[in-house]
Amino acid sequence: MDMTRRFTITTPIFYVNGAPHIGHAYTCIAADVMARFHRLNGEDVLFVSGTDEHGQKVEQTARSLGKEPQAYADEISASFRQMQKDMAISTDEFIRTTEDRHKNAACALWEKVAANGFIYLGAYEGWYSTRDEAFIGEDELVRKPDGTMMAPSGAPVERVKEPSYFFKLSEFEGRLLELYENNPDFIGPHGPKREIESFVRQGLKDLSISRTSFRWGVPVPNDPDHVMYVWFDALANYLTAVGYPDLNNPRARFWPADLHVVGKEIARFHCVYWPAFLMAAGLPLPKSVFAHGWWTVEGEKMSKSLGNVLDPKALADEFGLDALRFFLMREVPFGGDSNFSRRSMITRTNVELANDLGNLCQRTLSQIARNLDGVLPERGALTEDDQAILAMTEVLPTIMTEQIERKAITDALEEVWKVIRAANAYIDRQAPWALKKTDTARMADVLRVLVDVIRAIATLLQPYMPDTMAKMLTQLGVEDSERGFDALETPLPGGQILPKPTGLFPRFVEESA
Ligand code: ME8
Repeated sequence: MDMTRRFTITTPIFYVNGAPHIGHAYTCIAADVMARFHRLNGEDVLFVSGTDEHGQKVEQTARSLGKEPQAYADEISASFRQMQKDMAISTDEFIRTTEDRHKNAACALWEKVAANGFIYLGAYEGWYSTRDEAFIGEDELVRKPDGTMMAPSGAPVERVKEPSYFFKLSEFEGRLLELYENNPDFIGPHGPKREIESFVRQGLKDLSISRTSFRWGVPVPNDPDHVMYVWFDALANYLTAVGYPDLNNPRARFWPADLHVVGKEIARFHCVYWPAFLMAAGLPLPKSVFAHGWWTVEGEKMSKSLGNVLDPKALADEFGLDALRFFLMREVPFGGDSNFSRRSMITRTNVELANDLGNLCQRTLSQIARNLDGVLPERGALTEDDQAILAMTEVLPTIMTEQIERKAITDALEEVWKVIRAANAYIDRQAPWALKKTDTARMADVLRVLVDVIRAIATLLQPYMPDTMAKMLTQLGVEDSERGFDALETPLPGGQILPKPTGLFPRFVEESA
């Protein structure tokens, strides 16, 4: 039997109503770091993303541009795929909700939930926010200063009255609370968890899950006057990715998902509606949902009208893709809100990448090149100082694995930086450049210790900065096949000639205006 642990991770599928921006890139990069980490840890990973192409908002946006919704969706979906390529996102599957395989999965889920008695036909009368694609309860409405009503997000609402299928959400209150209670890690982090629990505790009403006032959606099985509510359709994408409803296909073993990574504004859909739909269908529930915070730009909410929407590609072109990925993962503890400031981006690039990591590597490898003809020395006798830095390095994979399990991707990075700072202090203390004149054998031992430390650092940082760390590992003489975390247990063979080192993290110099 194959005992390899499998790990299924997803991003939200993104609406196709505008070009991807830094917020979308952020979610994708965070999920990518975790997917890559689990792969390098020897697990069998399925990493899913995609585009959410139905709903009134997409239809309206397409029409306002004089386009057919499908043609418009094709165009924007392609731009999300391109963004993922530009950001080195290693998705295994990209779901588009307009694909037949997805419509089949959504219909199969609907039919199962209906067959189990959890769907009934009624009429919906109330408020709808097209911008949020959400039904808004009377008690959730917020009065604007001019007296009109809006959704809690600030989006406009309209009164709708139409026949609608309902999902018996009210029957799941107890089971959902039990789910959160018995699985404390189901929702992370704490803030969204508290909000979700109190939302459910206040009582759940049945949920309208079909619309008749527009056409751009998946037709309801056996009643094509209705299209599915876009969130019923969208959430089903996670099942499409595992080949649902064919339970015998090879992908089926990737269900249930281990982790749905989402922004905090859509935590409710993933922590309340989604598990309830799955319970109603009798399907296994995902293990966890993690809701991360929101990025603002120079202190402002990103918006087209302010013209401050950040294009991830432009930033990657300017700073380097890995510097951007590093900055986004480093700037804010994963889960919290953050602000993108150019100043901070430049400081981190220069201090943490160019100085801390870049110099450590450059100082070590240039001395091997210059003073040892580029030959990697064997491990020598270890002093206490050597043992201390090596011991810190050896526990790093275990510490990071534990952090990544907790989705603490920023803390995991901080653990690496502790070792980087300690290694810089070690090199200053040992001063191999001075040993060159007094004790070349000891100089070689010190440089070898440093190579071992940097090798572990580069191996463990691959999920965050895949391209640069691949180059660093090549400079350290690490074979392509020896880059998984388990390879760290085998020492690098001494005696090999290392490639000529080149700087990997240039300092960023702001061009003066
Ligand atoms: O909600 N900061 O799609 P969406 C951080 N289609 N993350 C941000 C962000 C920001 N400023 N802006 C967007 C939808 N995001 C639905 C999802 S899933 C079955 C259906 C990220 O295009 C964040 O992950 O509005 C957020 O949850 C997602 O983009 C919303 O993307």
